[in-house]
Amino acid sequence: MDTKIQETYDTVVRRNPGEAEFHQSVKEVFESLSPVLERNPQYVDAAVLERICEPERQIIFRVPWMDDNNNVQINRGFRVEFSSVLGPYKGGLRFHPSVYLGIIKFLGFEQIFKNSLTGMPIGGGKGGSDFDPRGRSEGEIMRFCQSFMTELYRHLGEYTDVPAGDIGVGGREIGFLFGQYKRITNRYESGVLTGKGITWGGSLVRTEATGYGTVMFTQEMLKAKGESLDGRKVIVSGSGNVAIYATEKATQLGATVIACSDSSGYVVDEDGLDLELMKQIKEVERARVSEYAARRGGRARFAESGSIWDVPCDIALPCATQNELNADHARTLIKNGVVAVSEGANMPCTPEAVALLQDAGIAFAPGKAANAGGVATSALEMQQNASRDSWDFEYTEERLQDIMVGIHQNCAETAEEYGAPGNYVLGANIAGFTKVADAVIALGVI
Ligand code: NDP
Ligand code: 2IT
Repeated sequence: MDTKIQETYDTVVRRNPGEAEFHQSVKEVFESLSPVLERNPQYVDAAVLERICEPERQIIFRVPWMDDNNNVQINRGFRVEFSSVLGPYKGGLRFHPSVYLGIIKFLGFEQIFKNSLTGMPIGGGKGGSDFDPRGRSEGEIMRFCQSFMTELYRHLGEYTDVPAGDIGVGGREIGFLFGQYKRITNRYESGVLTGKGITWGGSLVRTEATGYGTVMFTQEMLKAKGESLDGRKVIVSGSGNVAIYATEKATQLGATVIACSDSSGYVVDEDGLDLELMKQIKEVERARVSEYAARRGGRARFAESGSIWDVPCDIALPCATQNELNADHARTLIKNGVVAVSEGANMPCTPEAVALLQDAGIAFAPGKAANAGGVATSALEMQQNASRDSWDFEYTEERLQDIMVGIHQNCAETAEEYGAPGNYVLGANIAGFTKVADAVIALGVI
């Protein structure tokens, strides 16, 4: 990092103490920016880096609710409205016990550049709560969502801030949140949330979009090397929304997905995962991944300890959570002959792992490019809501495919332009950043 960038980074660390994930995400972007600032001194003069690292608004609120035993429960709610220079704040809500301000800020920061890469008119934001949905009844989830929205609604609007799902927030939670927003405001404002159900303003393909998009991006990376997914052994970590639909698309493209996981362990099924069974266990029953092995008889095995990255594969798709793939895992993947790693999750690979993979010449796709299909399809949902229209599956998937091909091309060309062909980290960071930086300057000191 050059001196100016290092100074700005030090200031970010000093002004945001204890927020390790936020620091990590800022550093990751900053490490790509020296050549950009050299070519564009106006970014330095206008203090673009300093301005981008300070969220426009940070909202923290109490979320009180009653559990099934009539006990009062208190959680903390967050919405960090990071940047609105390219459009209304856009980004998901995460409900997970690990959530604190540093996680929401890392996700919001990442979202600014990801959303820029989609080419859609959306700014960056993120929110959530330290609420743990695990083991909670449907009634408890509903009451929590209603209380959360009772505070958050005043900050939202289709031209202001448009949340969606993330870890722990799927179609069911978006339904409860949307219902409460509608009730409080007395407005059927479809464009205020995305990831809605198809009969009440949702878009086809949004459910599949993140996982599908990650695999589409992977396919483009492989194509650029004269290769493809056909006949490849793939490992997907996690078994939530992103993991399930990454598995579906990889399978459609001729690959065999042999393993997936959750926080209790991982399953290996050398014949290829039975996706309908996995969907039944995860989407319908909300059970643990070990249940999959139990129902496949002797054909699949469950491992409670060890790491999913120990399983030999050609392509690794980390689709669970941040920092889930470290340097040791990267070394094992390299030793086992991995050819591509694409981040379906946000920041799942540690910086050391990314460096090892890149140094070994493995095609590596950073999350802000590879998982942008989800938020891009959210923007397509907003477009349908604004025109009171709904598109069919095939057309919407084509739009997603075009967007992912476009992001790949933009990242590849930018990397080339900056003398680092094949470096998708550099390409994504520079392409995402420059568009935001130009808008920051154009809109004046605000
Ligand atoms: P889900 O809640 O649907 O699934 C999350 C999966 O990851 C579960 O299998 C979960 O296991 C596992 N997981 C979560 N946290 C941990 C943890 N701390 N340790 C181990 N396993 C964990 O979330 P999504 O699939 O929506 O999100 C997955 C990732 O993709 C996240 O990084 C998210 O930010 C990112 N993402 C999501 C998008 C979307 O559209 N949904 C868009 C772009 C990125 P368990 O159930 O045991 O906790
Ligand atoms: O990380 C992400 O891009 C998401 N969770 C999706 C955000 C969105 O607004 O669809």
